[in-house]
Amino acid sequence: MSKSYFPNIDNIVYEGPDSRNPFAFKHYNAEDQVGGKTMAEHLRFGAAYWHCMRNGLSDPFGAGTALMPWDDGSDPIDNALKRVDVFFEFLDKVGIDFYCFHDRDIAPEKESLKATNKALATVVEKLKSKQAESGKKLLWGTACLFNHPRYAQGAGTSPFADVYAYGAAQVKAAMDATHALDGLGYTFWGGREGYATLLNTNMKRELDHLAQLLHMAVDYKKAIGFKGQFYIEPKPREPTTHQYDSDAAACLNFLREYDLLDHFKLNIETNHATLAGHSMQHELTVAANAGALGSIDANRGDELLGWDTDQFPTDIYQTAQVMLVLLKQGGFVTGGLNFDAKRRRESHEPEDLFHAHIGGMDAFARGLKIAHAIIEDDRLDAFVRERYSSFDSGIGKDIEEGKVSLADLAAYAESTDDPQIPSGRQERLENLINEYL
Ligand code: XLS
Ligand code: NI
Ligand code: NI
Repeated sequence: MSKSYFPNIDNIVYEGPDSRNPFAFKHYNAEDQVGGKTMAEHLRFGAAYWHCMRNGLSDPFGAGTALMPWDDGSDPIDNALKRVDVFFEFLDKVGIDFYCFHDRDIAPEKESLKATNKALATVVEKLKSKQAESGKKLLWGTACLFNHPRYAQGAGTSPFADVYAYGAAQVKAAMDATHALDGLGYTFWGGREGYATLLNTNMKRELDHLAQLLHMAVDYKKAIGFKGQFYIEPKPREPTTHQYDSDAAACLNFLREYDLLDHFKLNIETNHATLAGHSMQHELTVAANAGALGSIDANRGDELLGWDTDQFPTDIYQTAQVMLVLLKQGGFVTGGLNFDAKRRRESHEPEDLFHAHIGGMDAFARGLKIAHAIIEDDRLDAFVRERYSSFDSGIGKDIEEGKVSLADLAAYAESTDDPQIPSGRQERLENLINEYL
């Protein structure tokens, strides 16, 4: 038996809603069937390497508080390898099958790019053997193009060609790492791809450059035979004043404008949706309508704080809404529910990692059951179908089929009475949802 980093914590198991054990699932039972699939198959939970292993829980006013006894000041590569053991023990005990990382989460940046890439490859080898041993899978990998000062003015949108090239080199190495680990996807989050002021910015050139980088990535993907799904992750602000990938609609427009839509889906994050002034349901629906809902970064914000608080999802109303959209589009293909979430700064002990993930998994298990029941019941969908039924026949059908002109509709409207419309019944439908909570 190898050394345990969470010696006081056993495997988390399902004990049911009556359990009072904080280290047990009350609702998430991986093998439970919901509509012909197990909960594990539906939910495809992922853990974020950066939040679990690298987030010291600092905030703009204070230092990190997280106790991470495995970060023992040993050689950075030895320490990075040790963290892999810690992380996989965590995944194993909490029962999460997938994970995500940035290149710089898993391995340190060294004195040269070459040395950095070598360090990355060393840790990737270790991850590979851990995956083989445990059956855990990489949901997606990504390159961190936002933390280092060289990217302060952008990476793919940097005004400086050498920075752009450096970023491209990082994308290439991170794609290689993801490919080596049979990653199911690769995410682009444009951390610094935006601007602080238009006074110094050529927006058109920046966007052209960003699109070129993504096209190069598409070409490289083909060249190495990487079959994973590419994702773009929208986020409106923070860190820059304006982020180019500000919401799902902006991302889709960018992808369309630059002829990239066939190669990307979206990775939608709850807290980013709310920062964009949208609900998560809105963002997911926009993505799903475009056939581009790929994966989810599951977390939540705080209505009293205007930044990306990345809290663990515990709001059952919200998880039910997420699962409604997801189930209606047939569930995930390559994606999953990646907990891009961190503990509060006050929750600094290793066991808090477990409480946080247990809560998120239980909240989504309930959301899944609620959404499934609402869909089975069909009253909500029946109402919506009925609401649009005037487009199923007669003049409405002619409109949808493009058979009428403005003049035809003018003649039609003149020949009919002033239309009377039925109630939208919002309150009744809200009551219906609450029947399931
Ligand atoms: C930051 C983003 C980031 C991406 C991956 O707000 O959510 O964590 O998910 O780069
Ligand atoms: Ni995210
Ligand atoms: Ni985020």
